[in-house]
Amino acid sequence: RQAAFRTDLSSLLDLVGTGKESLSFMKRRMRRLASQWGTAAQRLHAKLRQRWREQKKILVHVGFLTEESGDVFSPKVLKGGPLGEMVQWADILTALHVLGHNLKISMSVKELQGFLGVPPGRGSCPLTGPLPFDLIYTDYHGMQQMKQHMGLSLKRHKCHIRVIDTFGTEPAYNHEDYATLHGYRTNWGYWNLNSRQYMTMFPHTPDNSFMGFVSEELNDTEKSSIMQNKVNNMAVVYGKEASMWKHQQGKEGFLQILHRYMEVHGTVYYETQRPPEVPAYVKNHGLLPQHELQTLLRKAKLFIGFGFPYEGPAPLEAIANGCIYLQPKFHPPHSSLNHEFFRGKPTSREVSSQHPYAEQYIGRPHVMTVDYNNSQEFDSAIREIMSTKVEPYLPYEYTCEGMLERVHAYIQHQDFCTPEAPFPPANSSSKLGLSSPASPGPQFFLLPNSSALTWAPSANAPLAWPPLSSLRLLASQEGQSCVEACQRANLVCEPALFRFVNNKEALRGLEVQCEVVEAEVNHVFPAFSVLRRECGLQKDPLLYSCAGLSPKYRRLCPCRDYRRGQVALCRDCL
Ligand code: U2F
Repeated sequence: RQAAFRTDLSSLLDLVGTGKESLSFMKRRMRRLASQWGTAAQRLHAKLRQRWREQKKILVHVGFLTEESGDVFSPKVLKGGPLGEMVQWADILTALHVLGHNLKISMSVKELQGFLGVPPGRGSCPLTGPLPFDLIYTDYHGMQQMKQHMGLSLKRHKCHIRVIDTFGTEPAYNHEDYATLHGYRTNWGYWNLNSRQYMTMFPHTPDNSFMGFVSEELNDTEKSSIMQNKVNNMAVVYGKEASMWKHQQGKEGFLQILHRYMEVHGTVYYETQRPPEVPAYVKNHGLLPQHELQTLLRKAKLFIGFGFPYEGPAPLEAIANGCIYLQPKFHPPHSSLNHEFFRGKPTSREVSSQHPYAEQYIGRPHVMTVDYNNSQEFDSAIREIMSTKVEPYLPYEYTCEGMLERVHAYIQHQDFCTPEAPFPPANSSSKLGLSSPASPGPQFFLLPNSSALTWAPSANAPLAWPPLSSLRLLASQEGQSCVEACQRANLVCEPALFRFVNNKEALRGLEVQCEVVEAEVNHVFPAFSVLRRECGLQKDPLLYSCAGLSPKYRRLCPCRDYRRGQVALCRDCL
């Protein structure tokens, strides 16, 4: 069945249920953004020009909001607790609904069992028939619950699952045996999924799929009225919970410096009295409903982060409302190796500032990342901010249309259920050629293309998504990951294309001297050691990793192009 865009959210709102603050928060958000979603649906519909879109049967099981997982989030919705996850789930539900899919939502284990048709209680293999859904979106809590109640049948159906995973999971941590042998086991589990089945809040590691969320988009009239009404000496502090303010205590105080120039506002939750962490000169509005926070941000010139929370939605909202976002640089960067918050998370990613996406994807003039311990640097940043004019800015990938486009592409193209054919095909006459693709015989060629090599597939090239036309093969430096190597070349690492560069032809194309070529289970392979003239290919496709790096090896990196403002998609990806 063809999926038809929906612009009316009322049936979705009925599905979401009632009785918890988290659900009310999500519904308020859905209602507030309803007209933006409607417009976005119309635009995407026009852009896709009647393209066939299959309607999928989708179950969304929000594990962290179930009573069975303890639901620590709901009671804190009105008390300064995390809202980022609720923002994202609300937007995922809306996107799936607007794209026209057939949606079921479960927020308890009982509902989950009902939808899956598994009998109550636990069993080793209770789901004998086919899975009644094409896709299941859940989170790590939901995975645990499905394991308990579906037993072994989970394994059979897991290619249909997508795990919403805020900070991301790298392949080495996801692979059960490898994680166990090499010290990558964490409490989040090692589910042996394809790493692209994990979907993140920001485009962290390209090993995972970038799901994201949305922020409000302004039209030109709204933009210019905001710019006219900006109060140049008004700052809003990022941090709705008092403990987030403790970072500014002790030291001689960047907040003091800020206060010298600007009127400081906060939206810190409090019960009866001002929290002691918040200085008396701060105008604290208390925790605000989302739309009132937007109003405050429209007037403010500066939105300032103190280092926590990491990587939330609020800075994007601030920048979208014309604020400059000022944040601390972390050196050394924070990671699961040196910081409590990230400890035990299934990623080795190094977080270079409070909000690396804002730093790397947006940057100046909207974002300034400075060393807060250097009062001179801080002082001059404040003065620069007060005298800089900026327009409200929202990257396309965080607009409703951008999110719909991306989720549409994933749903139509990502397939983790069909086994991939070996490459190069066993019987092919494929050879490496720097010759013209028009010459007879070989099916695949490696062509030098500026600094990278690219496959120039012939008519019978294997189907892939992203398509082979987007592939650029690069070798990283020693100790450099493919994430970084591709980024340096203005490309992005594409794990789906590793299988096309995991071969001797690719090594030869890069003119690598190999005395031995061995296939191993090692998350930095395919790679080569210049010194020892050793080359290694990847034996287990689950371990293809953009994030992997080793000082001993240069890696073979499948990079691809990307659309401006939509890094998840290559030029020919739609
Ligand atoms: C992040 O979670 P947070 O909820 O702390 O993220 P924020 O960026 O602070 O903002 C989430 C939403 O809270 C809203 C605001 C944002 O959309 O509009 N809000 C509000 O409604 N009223 C206010 O007064 C202030 C903010 C991240 F998202 C999580 O994944 C992490 O677990 C967490 C910890 O790093 O940080």
